[in-house]
Amino acid sequence: MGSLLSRFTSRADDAHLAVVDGRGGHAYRDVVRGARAVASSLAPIERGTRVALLISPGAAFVSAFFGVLLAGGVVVVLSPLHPLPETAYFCEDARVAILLVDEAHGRLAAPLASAKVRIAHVEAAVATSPAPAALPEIDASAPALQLYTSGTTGKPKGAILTHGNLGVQQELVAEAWGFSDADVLLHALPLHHMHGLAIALLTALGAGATVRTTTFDAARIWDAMTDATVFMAVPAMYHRLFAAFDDADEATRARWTFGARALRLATSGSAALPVSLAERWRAITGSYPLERFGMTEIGVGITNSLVGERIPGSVGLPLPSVLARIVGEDGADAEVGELWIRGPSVFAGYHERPEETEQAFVAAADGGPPWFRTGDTVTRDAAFVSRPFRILGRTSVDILKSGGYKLSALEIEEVLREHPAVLEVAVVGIPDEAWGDRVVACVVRRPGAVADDVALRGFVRERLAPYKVPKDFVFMAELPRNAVGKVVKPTLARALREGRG
Ligand code: MLC
Ligand code: AMP
Repeated sequence: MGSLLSRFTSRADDAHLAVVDGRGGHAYRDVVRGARAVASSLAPIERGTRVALLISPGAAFVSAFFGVLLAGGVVVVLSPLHPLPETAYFCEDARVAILLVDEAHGRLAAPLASAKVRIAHVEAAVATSPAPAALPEIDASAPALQLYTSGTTGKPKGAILTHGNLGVQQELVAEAWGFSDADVLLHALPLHHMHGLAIALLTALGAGATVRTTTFDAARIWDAMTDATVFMAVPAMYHRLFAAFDDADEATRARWTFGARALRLATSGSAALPVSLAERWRAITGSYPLERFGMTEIGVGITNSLVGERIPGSVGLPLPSVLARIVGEDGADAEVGELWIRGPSVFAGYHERPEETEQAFVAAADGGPPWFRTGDTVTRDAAFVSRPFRILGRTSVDILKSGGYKLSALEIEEVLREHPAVLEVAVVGIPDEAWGDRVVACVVRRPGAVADDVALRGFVRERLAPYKVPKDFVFMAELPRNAVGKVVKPTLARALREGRG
């Protein structure tokens, strides 16, 4: 298996389009040259230096991403969706030394400049003369990417993916989904998470395909399908697409249907795809979306087949070289239990979190690479000969999925607890057609405090990304607790679902 970086740089003379963004089309040879220039502009940097990117999706992002890797650095992707305190946390936790920004994000990044963090501009970096000879050799076990993911303990942690991980993940997914340089991927996913970054962007680029980047707007996406062969989305995006479809006139629907039918592949992941949404897609396009299971820590692990039957409500079978087990509470193999994954695509560990890394892995009996505990409860469907995997939910009530984003209830609670009016708080997810989990904060105010939902929402918004802000605030006299005083979140969630909140 070759490295993703070498696959990318091998296209240094390729005139084929790598990226089509708001500025137009960019050939592989230009984005590779851009990456070499970025690497030269950064060099010399110590191996493993964390370089953060705050750059809009497009050719400059791609050049910056591969440029950092070429220079021996580790990419940390930031998002303008995060307010300053959150971005500052990512930079500090990752020990970011350089922050590469584009013109659009220069002002947003300015307050992050410090004695420890240097800000560099990608437009200037891309204009540097490339000097590839000076760049270091890259080892497959070297870290390449640090992606932040929410956990069951407060703040997000940085999952470290190596060059080897990225190379294997790219190869496995491209092979399974039949990617080639004839593909055009319609890309509207955020780049600060595994789905948009590695599963979509890097899979396509590693295969020599063209990536058309756009922000998510349902009507624009329908229109853009005409010029694409592959579309990847989270279920919330399908939900939005159908809402726009229902609002459109007959002629528009006919045009959109024609464009969507021309796609060779539409995938869904990051959260459970409701069968109703998948069937809607089939009714419009004639084919069932390809659902797959993935994680920040492993990339895509389990997928429905490109050519075979796609089984509603199932995520299919593990990719080649990915091993999957279902483990019961007693640690033995079980029909229903936690999904454990093992293989070359599994990440190296959490950045500077030895305890959490240790808890995430279980030594393998054969002395080989350890098993990664996904935290997802799964089973296999006995109604089918292949026994495809079904995801039943998370093992922890504190991990929520809203519109494909993984959220930590504890992180949101921690922020709300800082508000002077909040005595107690419990954040829970309520099943919701649009979001998957609808995030609800149950709050007990301090005696005499009057802060309402507007005040609390504003408070959270200043500290966390907008998609982490609870949709509803429910004020209560007390939270339901068990005999040892622990808030019983399932009881709370059930009461809210039944309107007894
Ligand atoms: C936006 N909002 C959300 C939200 N997205 N609220 C909860 N959950 C979300 N996911 C808020 C906005 O801040 C706004 O709030 C209001 O909802 C309406 O926003 P919008 O402008 O209509 O939403 P939009 O920006 O279009 O975003 C919707 C979306 C987005 C579906 C395009 O959520 C999205 O890009 N999701 C993808 C997440 C993702 O890539 N996850 C991959 C994780 S990796 P207000 O109050 O300002 O009005 C992974 C591995 C794997 O899971 O297997 O793939
Ligand atoms: P993240 O940490 O953001 O990478 O999210 C990974 C989590 O997303 C997994 O552990 C699952 O809980 C969830 N997930 C991803 N794909 C699916 C899917 N197809 N069905 C259900 N859950 C999914």
